[in-house]
Amino acid sequence: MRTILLLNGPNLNLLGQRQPEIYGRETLADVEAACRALAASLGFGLEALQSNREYELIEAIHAARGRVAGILINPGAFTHTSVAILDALNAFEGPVIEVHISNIHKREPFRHHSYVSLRAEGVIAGCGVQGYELAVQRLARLLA
Ligand code: CA2
Repeated sequence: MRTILLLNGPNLNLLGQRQPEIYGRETLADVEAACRALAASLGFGLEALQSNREYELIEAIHAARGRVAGILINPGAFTHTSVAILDALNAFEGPVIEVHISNIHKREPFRHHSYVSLRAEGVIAGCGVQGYELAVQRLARLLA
């Protein structure tokens, strides 16, 4: 079975525990379970990693090369700062979809720019945690 890699960056382990007005009430475990079930229904396996450490996300992207079909990533605040994550994604051969729970364009100006968008085939922002499921569907379509 082909595999989708779901990556979540810093602080997203707090989903459902703080700031529900911005990030909703579902936990990261809920999001990962929903994505895994949807991916399975579309014929894909799903691996999930959340990390607060930039290097762990980079190493996971390196380890995905030649092994994983596509990457779904919410890089958290690294979205706006990390050329290193962009470089790692540029070395990955499959499709990449970037997800943001909030609408980053409706928030502070420093959130409006994304390094990862320079690589992503698609970007979903402001759809809440439903954005992750939309991204799984899009990846499955791109990989069909
Ligand atoms: O909207 C998104 O998904 C973000 O990637 C979330 C990041 C933020 O830095 C980006 O600008 C947009 C922050 C993630 C923090 O996650 C929390 C979740 C629950 C409670 C507190 C933080």
